[in-house]
Amino acid sequence: MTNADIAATFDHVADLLEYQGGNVFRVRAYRNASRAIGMLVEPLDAVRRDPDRRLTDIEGIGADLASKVESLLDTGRLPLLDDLQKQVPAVAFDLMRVPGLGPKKAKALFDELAIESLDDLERACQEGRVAAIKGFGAKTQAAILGNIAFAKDPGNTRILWSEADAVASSLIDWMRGCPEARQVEGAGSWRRGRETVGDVDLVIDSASAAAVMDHLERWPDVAAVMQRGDTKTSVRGPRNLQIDVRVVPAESFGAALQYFTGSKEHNVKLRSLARSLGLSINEYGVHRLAPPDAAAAAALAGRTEAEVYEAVGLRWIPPELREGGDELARAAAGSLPRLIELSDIRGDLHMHTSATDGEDTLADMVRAALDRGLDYVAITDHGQRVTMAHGLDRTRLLRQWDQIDTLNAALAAAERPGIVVLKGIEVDMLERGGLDLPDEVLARADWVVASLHYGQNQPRDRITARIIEAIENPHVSVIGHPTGRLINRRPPYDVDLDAVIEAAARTGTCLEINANPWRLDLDDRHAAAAKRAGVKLVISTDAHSTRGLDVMRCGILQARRAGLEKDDVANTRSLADLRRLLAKKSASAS
Ligand code: DGT
Ligand code: CA
Ligand code: CA
Ligand code: ZN
Repeated sequence: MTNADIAATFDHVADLLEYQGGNVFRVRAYRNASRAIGMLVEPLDAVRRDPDRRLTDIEGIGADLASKVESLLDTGRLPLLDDLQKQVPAVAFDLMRVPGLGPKKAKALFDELAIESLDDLERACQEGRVAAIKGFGAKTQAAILGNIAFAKDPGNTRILWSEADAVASSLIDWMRGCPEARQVEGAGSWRRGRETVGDVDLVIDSASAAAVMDHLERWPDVAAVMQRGDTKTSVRGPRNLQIDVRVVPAESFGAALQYFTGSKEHNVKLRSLARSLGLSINEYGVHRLAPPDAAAAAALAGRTEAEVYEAVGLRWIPPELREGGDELARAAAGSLPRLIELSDIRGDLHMHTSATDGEDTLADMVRAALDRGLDYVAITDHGQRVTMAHGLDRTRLLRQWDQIDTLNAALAAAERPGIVVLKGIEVDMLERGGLDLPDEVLARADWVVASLHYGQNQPRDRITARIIEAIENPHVSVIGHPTGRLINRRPPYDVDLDAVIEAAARTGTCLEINANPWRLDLDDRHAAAAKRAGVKLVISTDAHSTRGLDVMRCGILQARRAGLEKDDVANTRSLADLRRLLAKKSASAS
């Protein structure tokens, strides 16, 4: 089990204990342990095996939890969780997937109304029975009703790309250690960099499929072998994730990789293009549809993906673009975009420190950014409206900026090429309009992120007006996570993004692609629309710890799926060029 699995297991235990009305301290202990483990850099197993350390050295892990961690590491099971799962009705798990329904409310619904399904819940809301429960009311009922469709959508139960990536990457490493495997590549939605992944697909080039399948079954993370065949085996791995492995000969490897990368829509279009050329294309290779003789029946292509595309007159298409849009036409015309890459990124313009809800100090964040080769960062702690995060008021913000001055002076004096720290802030767009810090303060910032964290249930015209007002503020550099959605957890707020994009283009304000794997907004479709309108995107980690800086690659994938090139993204520029871009906005606004 990975750290993420164990963290998720403890969180699950906390939910179930809370559902049962368990002791609040016990619930909190599991939540804290889950959080601590989720933040841990090394695998728990490594900590356990280190003779100089103990699991109980980890904050929040006492003797009891340490023994539970060991049980999970050794057996992948936790008897306590098995017991709790038997005691809690199955419908509770569905109810808790409705955004806004925690364990306590879910239990009240089950106890008071004998709700047995999400359909039941929907009817109960429509009939006003939910509002009548103590502690609910009409407003809560309306919010629940609005979120049932979200919980019912099977698309919202898929696992995040970053979680699938942890599993896929470790399995690919393992399979590359198989002596009989000549080439091992991941395919499917994982390779296309989708926000979420249904199952993981691997394509392996080998002459001895049985040996490869044996090696797969020996992978320590296999929870169950679901189906073993001569060329395809499916196993269940960590996080209950299904993994499909196909073994093919070298002459079909490129064709199989192409086929199993998909998407289905892309493949359908590619097949029809091939047919129009008198060719057939499938997972074995490219062939003539009506070969005049045996020699002509041989495969025209199949060893590599590039030769498969070439056989139908196309350039190789990056997997992130294979969604069945206009990519085939662009590949034929030679006008595919040169997609942005992680190495193009020069700076990170959204991150938090321990001054608000971040875990690490200003100095630690800057050091970590320097280690990652960045040329500049903006420190953007929360403004004062975000009281939960101990947001900065004017005095504390100015004090932080003094620290940044001192830090920059020290960095400039150091010999090796350094990093520049920008004085930033993440201001909140207030419910009634306006921002939570005065313009006179914002005017002194190098970089201002404006985000909407409160009043997310306001009607579309209110939300849109709040965001456009922020965009029109000459000091605002970028709108942070412009839709507020949390994948699988919370739908976006109701906002007219076309109007937002139009205002951003008009004022020279950037829009963010938040690289946090739960957020990833703007998404591919809207980021592409922003690009078409001439808006510059900013890809930011919104890191709340030094480790959080590593999610940049998730933002890059989203940007690539949007077809963005280096020039479309402001933080690929040198600091001097970025400053010129910012100056343009202030000049046009004044
Ligand atoms: P997922 O797993 O739901 O996140 O999405 P994918 O795209 O990984 O889908 P999956 O695992 O069902 O299949 C992997 C790829 O295999 C898919 O993208 C295209 C190809 N494929 C699977 N079934 C079909 C099919 O019936 N027709 C065609 N043309 N391609 C298919
Ligand atoms: Ca898949
Ligand atoms: Ca699959
Ligand atoms: Zn933030």
